[in-house]
Amino acid sequence: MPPEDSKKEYTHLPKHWLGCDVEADYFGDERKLSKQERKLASAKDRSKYKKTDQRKQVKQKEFDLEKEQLERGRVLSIASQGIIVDVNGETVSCILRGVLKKDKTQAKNLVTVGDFVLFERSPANEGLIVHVEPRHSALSRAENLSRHKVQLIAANIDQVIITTSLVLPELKPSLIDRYIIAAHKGGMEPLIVVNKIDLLETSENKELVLQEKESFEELLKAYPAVGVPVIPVSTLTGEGLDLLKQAMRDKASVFSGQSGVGKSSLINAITGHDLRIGEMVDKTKKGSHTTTTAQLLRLDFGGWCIDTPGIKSFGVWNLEKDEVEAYFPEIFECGRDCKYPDCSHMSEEGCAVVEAVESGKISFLRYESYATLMQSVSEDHFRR
Ligand SMILES: Nc1nc2c(ncn2[C@@H]2O[C@H](COP(=O)(O)OP(=O)(O)OP(=O)(O)O)[C@@H](O)[C@H]2O)c(=O)[nH]1
Ligand SMILES: [Mg+2]
Ligand SMILES: [Zn+2]
Repeated sequence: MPPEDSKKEYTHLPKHWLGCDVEADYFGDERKLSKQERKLASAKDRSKYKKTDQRKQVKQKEFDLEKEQLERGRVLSIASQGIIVDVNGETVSCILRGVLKKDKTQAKNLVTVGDFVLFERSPANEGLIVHVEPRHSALSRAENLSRHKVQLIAANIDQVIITTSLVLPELKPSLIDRYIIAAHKGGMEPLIVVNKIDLLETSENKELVLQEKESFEELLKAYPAVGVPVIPVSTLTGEGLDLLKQAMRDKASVFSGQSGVGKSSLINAITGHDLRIGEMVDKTKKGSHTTTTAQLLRLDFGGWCIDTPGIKSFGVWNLEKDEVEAYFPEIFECGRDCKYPDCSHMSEEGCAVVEAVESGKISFLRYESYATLMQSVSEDHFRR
């Protein structure tokens, strides 16, 4: 926690008003009329070339000066003690300016890891964030409880590394497809990493290994065929780590997936960091939710990566039922041949898609994901 008195210092700072698009857009401050309204007001205002306008110009100058005094940084993590911001390698603990907190949007969090921010530094060397820059991409999910709010996981990221594992825990294709959709919707590229391939050789649970081998082989065919690369790896044996490192070079990546798949282990193995790693509960095949907050790390070989806490389920934000098919191009293509005009390709007799799955033309893994997603999107609508 920042010391109480350092927080108080901010109350003595002059109250600046910054012409901040994000604030205006997000928080609808009454001082900020909509663009249309401002135009109208300005058109009506015949006195605009008079004294008041000169005063405005002075204000604008003051504002530009003020902006010059701000520092720009990138949010590394959001911890209980503050928002940790990186400024050219130096970390500064920041808090969010009051007006930024007046949430009138559906966003659960207003600043997220990876955001670029402008802040003022206090004499106590703490930052007051006054502006969040517009994001070029964002990974978000429907918040677990309400589903009416969006939770931002990371911003300004190039690729989502969908981290999965074999055996412990098992592959969960429906989760992979949800992440692929979220990646595309948020403006990022998806990449699948299958960790713990060593367990295919060493696990004693032979029955499970057989089942996992089958899913793994199917996955290796199905996803690259729809443009999503797959990298099989093992942090234990080191297999595949070079390929993964290459894929991360000079990019910003976010590692996402269930707890226990080895996100932190992979980041440690590739970057030499020392992130905390959890134990596996063998019986339930679940991780122990070791990573508790998302964290952005600079890569010394170029680029950035984010470790995130493992999730139990992932709801794609703002996904309409009609949209789902578009994210499954092979199902969409095949569906054109379907004899039913408004077919959902779920169980209809003689549906072209169902037949293609039965004959192996469409991957059963992808089809199962599609079906689960269609089902849950319908239920969500019902609940609303
Ligand atoms: N057999 C095997 N075990 C691995 C491998 N990679 C990681 N593990 C183990 O998997 C367990 C979980 O690893 P973590 O890195 O903590 O997993 P995580 O995805 O970060 O989990 P959360 O932080 O809870 O989301 C640890 O006991 C690791 O030692 C691997 O390649 N093979
Ligand atoms: Mg972790
Ligand atoms: Zn059909």
